[in-house]
Amino acid sequence: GPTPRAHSYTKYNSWDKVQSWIASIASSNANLISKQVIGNTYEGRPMTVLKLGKKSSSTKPAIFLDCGIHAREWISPAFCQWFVKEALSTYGSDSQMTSLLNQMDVFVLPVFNIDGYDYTHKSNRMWRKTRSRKSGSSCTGADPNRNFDAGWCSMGASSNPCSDTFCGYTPESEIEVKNVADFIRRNKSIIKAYLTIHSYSQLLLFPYSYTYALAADHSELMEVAEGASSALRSLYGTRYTSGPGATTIYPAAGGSDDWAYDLGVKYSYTFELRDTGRYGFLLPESQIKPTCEETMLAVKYIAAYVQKN
Ligand code: ING
Ligand code: ZN
Repeated sequence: GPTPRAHSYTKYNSWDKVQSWIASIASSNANLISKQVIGNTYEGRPMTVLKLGKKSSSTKPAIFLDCGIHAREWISPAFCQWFVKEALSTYGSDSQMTSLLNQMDVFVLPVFNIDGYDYTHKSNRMWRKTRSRKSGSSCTGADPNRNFDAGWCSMGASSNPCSDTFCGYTPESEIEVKNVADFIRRNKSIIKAYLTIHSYSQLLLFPYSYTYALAADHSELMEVAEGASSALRSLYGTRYTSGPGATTIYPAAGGSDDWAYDLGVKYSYTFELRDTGRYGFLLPESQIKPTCEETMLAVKYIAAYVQKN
């Protein structure tokens, strides 16, 4: 189809719009972006990772950022689109972004659970899971954030395929989870931070969620989270709470941040963006811009910390 001339960053875009945007933003910024398909979703949609960074002859350390693990959390894909736009438009003028993209690459997966995201636009706005089917069950999908191989299905997850927190039939049974896990495993030596964007609750979570045990790097993870939350709050006064998932939100096994951390990616964080429940998943489009602007400050804070460490 025709290339969309003006992509809107202050609307909740359909998958079709996000897909055209991925193609056009990559082709018109070839100096700073390259793209690669890491696999297809259950329903056959391509999962494209954008690599942002100045091209270099030597291998650069990287940050992995994903959005849209859960279908109904629409502010999350909106943030990944915003992040890419901001990175491109401030490279060369903002010293922090310039130095980040000169020294590191940022891998961005704009929509993780594409089938689910599409389903929330066309059929059921409150869908959370993937859209996979298996003979023997009349229920669809598993929770991708219970399907990673981290204490899999031991707590805060359901083995009932009809549950919204169904952990899947095996770890990485969901092809979207397998594709992302394979990508991170392949790039394990360069990925220094894993950031995943959810909503809602205004939290900045880090491992662990599958156990009450504290992570080996607990103090440092907490310090960085507190710094990021302060940076976020400085813009509009939005308050975030930081802490390990198990005690800050609820115990939940099979999450992506715990899995990445146990693989060796030390700076592993789950953001729960606005709000605290007034609108919940139905955050009005008028809040996309302020939410993304404040979240940029937190993400840039973490990125700058990772860059210097
Ligand atoms: N919250 C996350 C969820 O998957 C979470 C919380 C974070 C669980 C990290 C496990 C690991 O339930 C939302 N809103 O999805
Ligand atoms: Zn979520």
